[in-house]
Amino acid sequence: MTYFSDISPLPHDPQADDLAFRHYDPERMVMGKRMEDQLRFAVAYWHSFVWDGSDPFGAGTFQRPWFPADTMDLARQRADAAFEMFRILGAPFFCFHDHDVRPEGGSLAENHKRLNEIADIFERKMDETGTRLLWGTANLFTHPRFMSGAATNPDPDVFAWSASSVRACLEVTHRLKGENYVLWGGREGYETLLNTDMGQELDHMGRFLSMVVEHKHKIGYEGQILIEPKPQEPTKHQYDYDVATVYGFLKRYGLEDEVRVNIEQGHAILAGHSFEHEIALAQALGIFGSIDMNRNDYQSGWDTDQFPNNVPEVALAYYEILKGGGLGRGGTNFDAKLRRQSIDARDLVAAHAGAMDVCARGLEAAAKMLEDDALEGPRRERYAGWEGEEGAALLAPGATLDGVADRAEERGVNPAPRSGRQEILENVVNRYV
Ligand code: XUL
Ligand code: CO
Repeated sequence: MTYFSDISPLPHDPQADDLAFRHYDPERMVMGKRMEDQLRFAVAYWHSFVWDGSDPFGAGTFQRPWFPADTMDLARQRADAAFEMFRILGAPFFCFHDHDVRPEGGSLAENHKRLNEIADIFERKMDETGTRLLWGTANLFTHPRFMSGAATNPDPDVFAWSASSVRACLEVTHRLKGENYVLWGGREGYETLLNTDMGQELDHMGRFLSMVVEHKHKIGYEGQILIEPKPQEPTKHQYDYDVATVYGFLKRYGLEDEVRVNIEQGHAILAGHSFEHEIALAQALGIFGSIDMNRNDYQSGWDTDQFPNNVPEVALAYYEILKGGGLGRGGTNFDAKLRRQSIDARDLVAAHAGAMDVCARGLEAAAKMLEDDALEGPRRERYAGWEGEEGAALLAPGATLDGVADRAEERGVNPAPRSGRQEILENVVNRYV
């Protein structure tokens, strides 16, 4: 008897009226790849198997047999349930924090021992089922020791503790052949400037990240190191604010060729951007790594981590991803949680299945727009002037302000405004989504 024992692995069945994939079909070819290999779905261990449905006003609403998972025995039961759900979903990947998978041990040595014990179980189950690890990460924000930050904590012992935790977690990720290692700096920021030396904290964070990169090379880990931007929450101001801020930080510490970004939909919205803006910018800067797929409630303004359900939004995100060449070593991690009234095992499976269907529809719409040149044609035409002789000369090596200005005056340039055709392009997108 397992937690999900009344739920069978989900079929692909467009006509189904019960749990099934109506759109997601792992085998269907999309732009030369199997849909499964384009989307690279991952289940997030923390929301699905750790969070108990509590909120600031109320206790946990979920009753799971492995709660509170404060013993190794319960942690093992939790691992069994997690792999059971991966099988039902046919999820190719999962992601976890150290803190999600093992109970807190009270010392670094005990934490690492427990983490490695669970990793042994994961290794065996991964071999048996073929499920892979999209990324591992160390939770450097839940325990009170991190209340003033991890790498940016004013107490050097917390920096040291964090270094040991990241080393252990990076090495486990390496052992489990994780495709990426993520650092989300949940408490790398400040609550008030009155007690904060921002310059010193940024230098500490830069040094910490450099050490992580050095260690990655030392142990021969070939996965990507990813920073996950977020502007605030839990801290009032988080240093990895958005993609642009992370890029500036990486440049300053000489890490722009070593570290990429894991972009989360809800974090983009919190930063005042669209998801596709963040993806397009990361592509343009050469630091796109992976995505956390969820959605926020647009009225509440919080990071509500809901499962995605908006096909047009998702389509525009996958459009930017496919345009940039696809997810590569990255994936689509559902960093999303149930609403606290959705207390059943079926809710958990249905949430993932629906989200996978929404992503499949978005991916297909995006692929079709690219294949039809529906947006790229007009975009190329818009910039076509730069391909001509006069346009190319403006950016040619050796071009100067004098030269460009003289030539403009000689030619008597007098540009006529051209429509940006926004509404026409929006109409085009609506034909696909
Ligand atoms: C928090 C968040 C994290 C990271 C991993 O908002 O997104 O779960 O994805 O630490
Ligand atoms: Co996330």
